[in-house]
Amino acid sequence: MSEQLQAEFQAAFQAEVDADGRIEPRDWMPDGYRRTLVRQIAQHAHSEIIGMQPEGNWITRAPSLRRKCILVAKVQDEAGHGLYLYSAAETLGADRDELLDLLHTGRQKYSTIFNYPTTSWADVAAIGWLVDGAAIMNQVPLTRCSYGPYARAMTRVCKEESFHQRQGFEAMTVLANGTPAQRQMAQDALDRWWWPSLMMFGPSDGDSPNSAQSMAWGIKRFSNDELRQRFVDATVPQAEHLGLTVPDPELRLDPETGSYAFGEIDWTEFYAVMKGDGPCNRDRVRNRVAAHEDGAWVREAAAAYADKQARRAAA
Ligand code: BYC
Repeated sequence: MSEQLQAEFQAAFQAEVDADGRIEPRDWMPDGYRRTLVRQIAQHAHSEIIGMQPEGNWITRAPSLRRKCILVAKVQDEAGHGLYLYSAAETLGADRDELLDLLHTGRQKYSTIFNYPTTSWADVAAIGWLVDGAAIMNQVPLTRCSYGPYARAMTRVCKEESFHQRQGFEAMTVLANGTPAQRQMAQDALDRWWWPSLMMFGPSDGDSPNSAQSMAWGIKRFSNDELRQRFVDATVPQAEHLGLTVPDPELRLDPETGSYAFGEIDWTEFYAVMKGDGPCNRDRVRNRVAAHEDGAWVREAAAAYADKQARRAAA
């Protein structure tokens, strides 16, 4: 392609993005835009399927049939989110098997939050309330992402995440209003999940290498710190409503702005977990690889069936 043509495509692309238009799979796009989207969408997809583990761990131990049904449905939803997202990555030319291989060999990331253990039933409630709450805060703006297939996948994901967040808050409400032991379980879970939930939004703006370009491309609509602040402002009153204490002695409401100042995140912990040294990183990847290997026969059977159907249709 000539340099002049390239410049024209680039200008048309940026004009579409600046006008809040949508870039679709067959449109011209800069290589960096494609790479960034594949990276983010793949990490997002990996987070959804790895994210099935901490809660999946409690399906056999849910405290009632009702809670078990809800949890099975929720974990199944996360698998579905992974499928929409891997499909969105495929529209950019990515190969699903290669993406899974990158996950299984530790060459692509997934969210740090899923490397923490779920040690009590209250952790399942806290994940719904806090982790899905943080996910919604991050993902609602992604429904306006400049890349069409990702934005459309996010619309459906966010509807399901809203149900997840509500069920988590409801489960937390029951515990917080239960026996003293249940109330303590709820507080302990908040203590465990609060700071890792804040880390989900990524490094502070000054340390986020991808944000500026992703915002110029209309992939991200708000910075990591902006979304984190919105999450804190929305969630602290919910904790108060539950009668629980957010584990941050520096938390202060600014009555003028209605916004909360909060303490410093332990970034050493964040980067350690991101690099593979969290409490559960190795287990999560090992379980994922084992599930993939155990499921090989299902993929082979599905492929053989599809092949047979195609041959029958062609005959
Ligand atoms: N964990 O320049 P930055 C769910 C990486 S699943 C790990 O700010 P970016 C759910 C980042 O990737 C929800 N890594 O990056 C499922 C980058 O690394 P590389 C998952 C993190 O991309 C089951 C580097 O740090 N949500 O809801 O502009 C049950 C520098 O960061 C993290 C998504 O995936 C982290 N927390 O912004 C329940 C949302 N943070 O690739 C619930 C989509 C940062 O340069 N993703 N890194 O080596 C995003 O919105 C953005 O990718 C992020 C990071 C805001 C996360």
